[in-house]
Amino acid sequence: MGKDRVPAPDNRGAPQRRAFLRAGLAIGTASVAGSLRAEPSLGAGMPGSMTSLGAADLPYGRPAATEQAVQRVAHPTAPQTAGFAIWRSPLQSQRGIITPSGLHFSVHHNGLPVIAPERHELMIHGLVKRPLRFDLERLMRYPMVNRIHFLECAGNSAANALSPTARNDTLGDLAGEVSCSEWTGVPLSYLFNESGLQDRAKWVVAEGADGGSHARSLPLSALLKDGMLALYQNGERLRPSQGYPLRLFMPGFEGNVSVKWLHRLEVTDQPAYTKDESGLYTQVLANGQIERFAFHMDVKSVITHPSGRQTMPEPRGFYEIAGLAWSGHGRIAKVEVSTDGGTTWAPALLHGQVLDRAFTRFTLPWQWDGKKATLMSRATDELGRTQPTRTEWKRKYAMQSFHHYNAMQAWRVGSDGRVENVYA
Ligand SMILES: Nc1nc2c(c(=O)[nH]1)N[C@H]1C(S)=C(S)[C@@H](COP(=O)(O)O)O[C@H]1N2
Ligand SMILES: [Mo]
Repeated sequence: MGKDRVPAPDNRGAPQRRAFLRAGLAIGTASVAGSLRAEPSLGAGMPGSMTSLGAADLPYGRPAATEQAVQRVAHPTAPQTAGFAIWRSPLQSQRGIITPSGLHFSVHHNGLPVIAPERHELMIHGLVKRPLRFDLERLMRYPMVNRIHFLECAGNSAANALSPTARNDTLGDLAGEVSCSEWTGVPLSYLFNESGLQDRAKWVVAEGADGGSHARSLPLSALLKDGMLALYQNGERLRPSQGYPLRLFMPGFEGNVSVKWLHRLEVTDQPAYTKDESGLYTQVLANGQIERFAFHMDVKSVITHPSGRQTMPEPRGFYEIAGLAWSGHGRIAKVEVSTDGGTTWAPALLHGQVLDRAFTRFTLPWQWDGKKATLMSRATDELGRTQPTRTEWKRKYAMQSFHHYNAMQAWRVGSDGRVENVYA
């Protein structure tokens, strides 16, 4: 096989991947770079920025003026008003695994409460030996841990789950209710250790200090294992959207249980069946049964580059397919990518350290021949869990169910270079 020939992906595994990479490297930079012509003016003129004084910097940095169009997108359309709002993260404009704090998705059922940190308190009570009360000053003195984890709303990708025809939207609009941050805070086990637990203690009801008193019941064992009181997000104190001054954070669990503006943990012997877990966030299966307390977010992946509503800048040539994979059960073990709608697959490269219940970056070099192609990714986690097709997912749940949607996302690349959401 000549070096200039890029083989179509198939499922032969590692050798195929090497062929992809060889092809990618051989043609990579050279075929993306435009040819450089030595303009006569090149030696004469310096860019203006080199011959004048720069602008003043700001006390708190901001993205470049030309990047400020990269923003969260709100749904419904008047989210600035109080009440229920979803802000989706523009995943298609990000390239790492950490979501910048200002672009973290957000869901609030009752608007953003304004909380004075010096008056905020956390109470631990119920089936404990010694009820405790903490102010922020006291909490900040505990030893803290740093953990990089994704957070995903159970309702992420609802449009793909519900809409009978694929909506032509951006990735952020379709699946942007997921983000990944470094969270820093106090493990809950430290505090329960101090309060002590009565023999009957089995569940914990976590309540937020926002209007509507958002509350969820969680198994005590899960909280003791890796529940965290998060105080910092990506190195700075939590943003108001993320629950300032204090939130519960449960890695791998549906976002809804990570109660923001946390002010109360009540230890009980059974779930409280709050409105947020019996009315909302339960799901009807195809056989009519109700799935309750389905905490874990399953394995999922999305191709971020290229993705919905983008246009390929050139009608053929080298492109790096890039995406994100994550699983609420553990680490990502592999991601496969198809360019022919799922007929053949090639293993993608996983970047960096693959972290537990965190975003993992994957890439695959792709030589596009300019013909219609359907790009898909399929992630598998270390437990061997993998993503269903949309049809398989729909078969499991009742018609109107939309939570925990993790079917493979497909993008059609048209011969005109337009990229569009499709069901495959
Ligand atoms: N107190 C409180 N906690 C809450 C919510 C809320 O409305 N109030 N929304 C929940 C939902 S539905 C999700 S998906 C996550 C979103 O967290 P984020 O806004 O930090 O992304 O917070 C959860 N915690
Ligand atoms: Mo959510």
